[in-house]
Amino acid sequence: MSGFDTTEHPHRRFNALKGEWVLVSPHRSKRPWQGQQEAPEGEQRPAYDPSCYLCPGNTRANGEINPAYDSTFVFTNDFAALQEQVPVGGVNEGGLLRAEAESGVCRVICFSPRHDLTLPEMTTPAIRQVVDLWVDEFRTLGARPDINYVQIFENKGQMMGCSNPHPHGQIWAQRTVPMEPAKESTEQLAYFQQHQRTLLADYLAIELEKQERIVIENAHFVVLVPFWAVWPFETLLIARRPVQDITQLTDEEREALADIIRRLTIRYDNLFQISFPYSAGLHQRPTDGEDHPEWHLHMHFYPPLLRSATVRKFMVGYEMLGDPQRDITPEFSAGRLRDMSEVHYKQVQ
Ligand code: H2U
Ligand code: ZN
Repeated sequence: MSGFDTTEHPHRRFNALKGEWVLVSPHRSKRPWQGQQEAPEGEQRPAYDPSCYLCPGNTRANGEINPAYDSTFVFTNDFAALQEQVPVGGVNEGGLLRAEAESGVCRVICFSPRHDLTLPEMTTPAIRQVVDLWVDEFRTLGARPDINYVQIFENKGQMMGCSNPHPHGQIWAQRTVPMEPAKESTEQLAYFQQHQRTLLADYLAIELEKQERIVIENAHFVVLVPFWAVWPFETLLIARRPVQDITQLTDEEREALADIIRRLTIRYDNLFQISFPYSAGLHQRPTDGEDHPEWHLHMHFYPPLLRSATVRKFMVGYEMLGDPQRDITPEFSAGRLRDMSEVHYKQVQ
């Protein structure tokens, strides 16, 4: 008998989706914390802020005026990290100094005209409007010959570097496939070629069987804390049907996606009774004209908070030099999220 126990003993876990390892140190979660504490983020906001560059009717930094939108609103980022017109070219000196021109488009999506709301405080039909816009943007941008990958994401909270509390997300669409989805592409393709099933379909089946890391489910999606999670309350939202991108979702599945995003983000807010910061985004097939049957639509949520509204995780030290590491186990985090109510704390009393 080995006596090895993942709830007690340090161990490494393999991230089958990325082909990387994470160090898990469950015995360490009791250590005292005397490091930096974050100030909880300010909560009270007006429904309309005349100085907000995303509110309806306001002027943006480049002088353009936002329309009086009443659901969602999308525009090309005025300070885009990627540009459409870039001269083709590159550098290669002995394989050691390499660079290549990159082109693309950056878009900003306002989720709601209401400056004071966030996804968990919006209704399911309102989140459905956001899902529909994601579908439209993915379809239009992905159809372009110069766009081979479309990254849809949200930075939420100052802690994550979000520049404005108005509910919004971004889309960066570009010529090449960025490294995170590229790693997942490699692992998913290898698995699909060997098993003729998607890696995430088989992984989801194991998780549904075990019921150790499941957070919530509906008819079309499951949210779980992945076995290999690095961030304290990281979750993975997986489509039950192995579709490659959101344009393939049926009407009912789009509705179910809105429902599960709402329910998950309410649980996040309830965890520490604050507007819970995270970076989240969809991962989908590259838009290079191939079918990519190995790709399985999913969404990652990466929140930095560790044990309260004021203690966050930093990726430093060993994590910069060795592997990512976590103290509380994914099973513990999943249990905490499962215990949360789906009534937003601001709605209580
Ligand atoms: P983040 O809060 O996630 O950084 O996204 C806001 C984006 O909005 C940011 O990328 C853009 C910034 O470049 N922006 C505009 O396009 N126009 C503006 O008037 C201000 C900010
Ligand atoms: Zn606003």
